[in-house]
Amino acid sequence: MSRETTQALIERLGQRLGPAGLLTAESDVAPFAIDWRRLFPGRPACVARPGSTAEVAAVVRLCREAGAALVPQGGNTGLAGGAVPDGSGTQVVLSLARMTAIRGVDPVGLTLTAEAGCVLKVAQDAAAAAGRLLPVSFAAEGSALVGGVVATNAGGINVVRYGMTRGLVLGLEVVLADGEVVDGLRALRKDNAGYDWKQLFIGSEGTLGVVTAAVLRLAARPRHAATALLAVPDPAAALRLLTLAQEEVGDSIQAFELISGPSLGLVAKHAGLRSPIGEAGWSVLIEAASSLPGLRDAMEAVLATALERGDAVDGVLAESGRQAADLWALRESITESEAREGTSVKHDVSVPITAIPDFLEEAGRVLAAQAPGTRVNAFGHMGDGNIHYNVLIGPEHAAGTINRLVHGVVDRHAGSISAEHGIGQYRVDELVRHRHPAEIALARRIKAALDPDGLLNPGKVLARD
Ligand code: 2HG
Ligand code: ZN
Repeated sequence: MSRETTQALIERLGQRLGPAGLLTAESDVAPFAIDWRRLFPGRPACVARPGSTAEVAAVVRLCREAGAALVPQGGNTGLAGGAVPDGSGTQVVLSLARMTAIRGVDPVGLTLTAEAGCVLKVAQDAAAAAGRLLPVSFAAEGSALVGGVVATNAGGINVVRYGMTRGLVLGLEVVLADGEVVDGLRALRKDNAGYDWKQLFIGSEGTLGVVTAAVLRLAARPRHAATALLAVPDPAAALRLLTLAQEEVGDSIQAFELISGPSLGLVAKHAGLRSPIGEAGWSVLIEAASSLPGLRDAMEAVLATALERGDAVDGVLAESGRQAADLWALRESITESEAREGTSVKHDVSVPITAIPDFLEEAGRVLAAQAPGTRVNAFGHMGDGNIHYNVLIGPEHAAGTINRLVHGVVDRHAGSISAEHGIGQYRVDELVRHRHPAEIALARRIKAALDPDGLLNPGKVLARD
């Protein structure tokens, strides 16, 4: 794209969106140009900030006419560089942050309809104000936007009970690559009429269309919660604890998180937070919630049995909401503490739940032998098989080599190289290595059908042609 074409496009965007809808000054576009970990710097031509679906459609059409690529961006909290532009200076960042409306909450039908720019926490609070639960939760929920949550099929801590975002989206409104608006904002539990096309856009990371609004499924809000932190001797004991908890408190388990000793070490060092049960090789944070009585007694029984069997060596059951929040603060501080510690290579992997202990043991062994000097910060959503197997490295280590070592172990356990964070630009090459050629070819056919000019977030998920 020539300089003149880019300049003409910026002018047209400015005319259509007005001053509130377009950022061009370097200092204004800077926050949109790089991810929060500052690993994927880019340089946008400008940042378009449409305030309505019609304006999103107009931006898409203008960019298409000019042959300019678009990079949709939500709260920019992603970990795979999926929402930031390349360094060409020709891509337009399409920020959804001005489309903040909650279009409706239905506490009987259990749905919430929100625009793409609504902050996830705001949507959660709106559901709570109606006495209901929006069951998608993760550390960045105060900044992440609904559109990004949907476009990345976000996971988080409650997947063990409520599934991924994909399962919570009942209806979707999207703008296609040619600027057409597809309104599928149906609030139906059952809808088997034709292709479920919305699934193509959920988790597509802005490469197939732009999500502008969604109808999300709500859940009943459990009246009682019980949160416990247990020190366990090893991951195999954590697995036995999961089975025990499933037997005793069943489907009221809404989080089952595994935390390694080094993770808690980083949190103590950088966030100044300490576990109330002291140092442990491994810990498990369990949260159960139910509206039926007796939950606390049942959780106490889980703790007692685990201690008796030696599957836990220590444990604490929160006495209050405040104490529960303190336990969660330990878990939610890991990512930022890791960032403060230095350079880390993230692996957002999943394996069959029963393979987690072997995966951890084997990955540790492989790194010790082939990448000495690296340090592992392993933690994650054990209840759904997702481990964040992050590796702290020094200047002598190459990130790509570490990726390949860890992902090799993932393959040996029939796992996935991204459980919830997505591919973005970070894992584009790894995706090709770890998926069958026929799967990549199918993905390319879908991309070609929906974005024939390759203008939607090029180079993300799939490498450019
Ligand atoms: C979490 O589970 C997030 O806290 C971030 O998915 C994980 O920092 C990470 O690797
Ligand atoms: Zn996670």
